[in-house]
Amino acid sequence: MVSVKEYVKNLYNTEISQCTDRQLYEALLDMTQKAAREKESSQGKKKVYYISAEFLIGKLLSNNLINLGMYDQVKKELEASGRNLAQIEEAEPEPSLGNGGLGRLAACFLDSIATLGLNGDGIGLNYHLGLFKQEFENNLQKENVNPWIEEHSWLNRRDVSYEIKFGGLTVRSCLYDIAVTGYRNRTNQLHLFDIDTVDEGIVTDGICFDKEDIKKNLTLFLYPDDSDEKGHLLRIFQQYFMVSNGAQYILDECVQKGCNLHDLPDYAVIQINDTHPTMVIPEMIRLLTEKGIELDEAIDIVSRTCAYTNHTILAEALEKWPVHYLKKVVPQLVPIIEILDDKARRKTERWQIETGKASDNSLAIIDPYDNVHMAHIDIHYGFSVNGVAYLHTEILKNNELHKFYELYPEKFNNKTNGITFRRWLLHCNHLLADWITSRIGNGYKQNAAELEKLGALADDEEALRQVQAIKHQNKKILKDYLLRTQGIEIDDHSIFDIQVKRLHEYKRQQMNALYVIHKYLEIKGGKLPKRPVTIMFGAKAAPAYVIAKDIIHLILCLEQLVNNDPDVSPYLKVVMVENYNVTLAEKLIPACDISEQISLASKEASGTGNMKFMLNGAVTLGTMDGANVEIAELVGRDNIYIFGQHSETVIEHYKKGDYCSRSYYENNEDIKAAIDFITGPQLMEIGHKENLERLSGELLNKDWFMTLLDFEDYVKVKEQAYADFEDRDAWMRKMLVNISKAGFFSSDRTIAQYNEDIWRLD
Ligand code: 26Q
Repeated sequence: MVSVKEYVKNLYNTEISQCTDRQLYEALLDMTQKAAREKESSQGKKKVYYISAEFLIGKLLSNNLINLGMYDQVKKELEASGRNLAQIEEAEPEPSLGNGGLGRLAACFLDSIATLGLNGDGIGLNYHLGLFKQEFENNLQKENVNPWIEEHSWLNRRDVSYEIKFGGLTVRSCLYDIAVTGYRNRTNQLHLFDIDTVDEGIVTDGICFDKEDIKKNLTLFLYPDDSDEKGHLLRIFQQYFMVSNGAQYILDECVQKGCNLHDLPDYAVIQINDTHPTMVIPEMIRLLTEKGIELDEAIDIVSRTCAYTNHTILAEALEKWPVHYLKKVVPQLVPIIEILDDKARRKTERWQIETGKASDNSLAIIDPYDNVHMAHIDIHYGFSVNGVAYLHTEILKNNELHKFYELYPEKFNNKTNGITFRRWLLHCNHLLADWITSRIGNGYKQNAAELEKLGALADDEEALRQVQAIKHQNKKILKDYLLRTQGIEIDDHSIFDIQVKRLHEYKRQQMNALYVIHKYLEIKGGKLPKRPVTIMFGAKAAPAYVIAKDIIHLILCLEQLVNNDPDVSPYLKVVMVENYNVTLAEKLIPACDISEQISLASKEASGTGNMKFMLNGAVTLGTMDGANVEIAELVGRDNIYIFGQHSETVIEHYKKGDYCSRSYYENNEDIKAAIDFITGPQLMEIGHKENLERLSGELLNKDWFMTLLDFEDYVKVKEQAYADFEDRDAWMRKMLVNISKAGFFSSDRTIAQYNEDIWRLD
């Protein structure tokens, strides 16, 4: 590897010490790109194409330096010239190509695919403005543009272009690749399709733009506001653009490798990340028939190439598109989808007759209202259907997709999610990673299961004190960072209780906010906590999700009220960080004491933040939902705080329709006081009547995600966790057990399982 000094000399004809951070960042970017290109890539007959509307990759400089084995030398050299890598990194913009879990999972998976030396690329879109940037104004979320593409960037333009035909409009695509470096292994690629005519100038007033000007807006935003028909149509334009490019690219690449298209499944496996890329199935069938393959054979080939991952059980999040939308945007796919529907109906009927089941059309692709159910296409015409955590897959098999499971039991499988330890430990928590290395060696970096060895230190007082000191140091680092970047002041001796994730009612940030009110009232009433606590939130709400934005409003109003009340603020602080993203996650997670994973049981498919917190020594306060169930099993009940109703009970409530939030309000004084407070004089003076009344009305009259059902138990168990925190030795032990059991959640394990059971790459 050439030295940074030499590189900088060649590039700028000057010394490291004389460069700006920006110059150093760009020099390191170039150096890293070169090193990535020198690694082996794209070898092997069969390749997995991970196709996804989101890739929440985060900043890349440190990650790539670590994976390429250059980090230590670069850091040392910079330090010798008085420069600091962490500060240089601040010049790097974070690509905002994802919303949350699903996008971040895709990024972790690409890292692990390359790290395991597997042949696999990502396919997605190059959104110029990505997801909006969140700003707080008047205690409300405001959306603004988030341009992240600079002249000098990780994007490498390729000489690849396809014609993409929509109803009444044809566009030409272009392609940018981002190198995906494996840890001490090969380099793969993330292919991001785009068009040259996108025009950022059409955006006005936050994130408003003409939704019908497709040539200018096609790859402008991730999930433009889809609250109206024009937004839905744009989403279909984006999805088809992604899959048609992807399908053409895959076919070209396979043909170049000698594939005759009849044997496509020997060359390609397409992993469909949720239903957003589902149109790849009819599009691939269309392309194969265009190339002369008989329709029936084309359907069979595609069915043996595509596999589907489900990430949600929320009925409202399962995509279904009216046929007339598809007729407008992708008329060429409609006859194919109709044939797929027809075949699926006949297959289902035959099976119903054979097995003596009652006839039932709920497995059809096109429903009686002429909506196309995207997941149904994936299940009938993919060879694998997987959920993302044990409980999630069980619920899919036994409830949500039960009939499909009966029809195709062999297709269903579970792949519990994972996270890349390179980013979520080695990069974001150097102190802890170095300490672990000093105790158990380097082996855990490639074989996460070796973290188990730390278990032997659970009664070693010196080791426990060191882990505690590292946590405290990380809390101080976070404190400085929040003060410097967001002007927020926190006390590093308080308990850091953190809930960071997309804002959604099922994730129940509102329950945590109700706890804040409860605690505020207790402190006002003279019941003072032993140790101060800082309750932190970070979350973006979808621009059209009204109640989610009301919840943000409530939290921001509480922040203002609590932090400015001299009776309360010495004991309780509320912090909502602005524009929560991967970069902020990397600072918050290593500093956390208590990880809030409080979704309504049965609703969170997996969660992956829960795994990141655990790995960094936070103790989970959570419901028996998603991967929390597996965390609980691994660490044991002494090392996790579980509360709330179980998924079976919750599912029963939905079936019977017998949950009534108002009865909890009427029968529990604490709940009544907390709900009344939302519209009481203190918050009404700070906040907006409309938002606060709507939210309190929602909780009292609907509360679809059963906040009040679990509130009492939540308060009780949270208080227990706070009390236990005071027994410092016992708490450190819990931290250590959590870290030592986190190995299972390495995405290397997840990807090895995908390969073993689904992809079967050579
Ligand atoms: C659908 C239709 C129209 C507009 C938007 C959407 C849409 C957009 C994003 C639907 C879903 C998403 C994102 C889902 C997501 O992030 N799911 C999360 O996936 C994680 C990885 O598997 C899980 O850990 C989380 O539990 C799950 O919520």
